[in-house]
Amino acid sequence: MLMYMEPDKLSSVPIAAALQRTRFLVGARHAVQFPADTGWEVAFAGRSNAGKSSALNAVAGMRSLARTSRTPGRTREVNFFVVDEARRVVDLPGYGFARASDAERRRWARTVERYLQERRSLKGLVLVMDVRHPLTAFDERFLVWCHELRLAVHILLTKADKLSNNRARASLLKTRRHDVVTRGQVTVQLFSARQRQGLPALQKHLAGWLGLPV
Ligand SMILES: Nc1nc2c(ncn2[C@@H]2O[C@H](COP(=O)(O)OP(=O)(O)O)[C@@H](O)[C@H]2O)c(=O)[nH]1
Ligand SMILES: [Mg+2]
Repeated sequence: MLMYMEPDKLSSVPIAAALQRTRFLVGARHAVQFPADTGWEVAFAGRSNAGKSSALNAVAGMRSLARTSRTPGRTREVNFFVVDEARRVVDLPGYGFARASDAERRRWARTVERYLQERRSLKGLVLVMDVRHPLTAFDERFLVWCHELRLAVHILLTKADKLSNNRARASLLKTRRHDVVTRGQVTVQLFSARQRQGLPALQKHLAGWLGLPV
C-alpha cells in the first residue's frame, strides 16, 4: 500500500535503513587491531559526556552500542562498527575524561593521532559538542589538527533540547563564525539525540561521506 510521506522523510528513508543495519565489529586499543583500511569510513569524536554515543545511537539505531559504551575500558578504545562490507562508522575515544593520568592522555593522543593521520578510508569526522559550551580549548586544538590533516569536519551541536530555540540558534551562528571553523572544511548543525532534532541532516551528511545512495 502506498502511503503519503513528506518529501524530506521520503528521501531520508533509504539512508536511515542502511545506517540502521550498523553492527559492532571490534574495539581496538592499538593500531594493529584496526580492521583493513578499505572502502569508506566516518569517525565520531568529542570530549567525554558531550553526547557522542547518544548521537551514534540515534543515527545508527545501535542497541549494542549503548551497551558497548558503558563497558569499562571500551570508551578508551577505537570502536569500529560496520554499516556494510565496504562502510564503517568509528567511535573514537572521548578526550578530556576526568580521572585520566598523563600516561593515559598521551596514549589517547598517540592512538587518535595515528588513526587520523594514517586512515586512508576516513572520509570525514563528526565532532560532537555540547551546544551550551561549544569550542572548548581542546575542540579548537582538535579542529586545527584536522585542518592540518585536511580532514573534513561536521560539527554536531548536540543537546539542543537543553536550550531555547533562540539560544541554540545563537550558539550555532557563533560557532559558524569562529575562525577555526571558517578557515577549514567545516560544517555545523544543531542536534538533539533526545528529540531526534537534526537527524535527517546528519544522516544525509554521513551518506555523502560514506558514498551511500541518497
Ligand atoms: N538532554 C539531552 N541529553 C543528552 C543528549 N545526548 C546525550 N545526552 C546525555 O548526556 C550524557 C552523556 O551522553 P553520552 O552519549 O554517553 O556521551 P559520550 O560520553 O560523548 O558518549 C548522558 O547522560 C546522555 O543521556 C541530548 O541530545 N539531549
Ligand atoms: Mg560514549
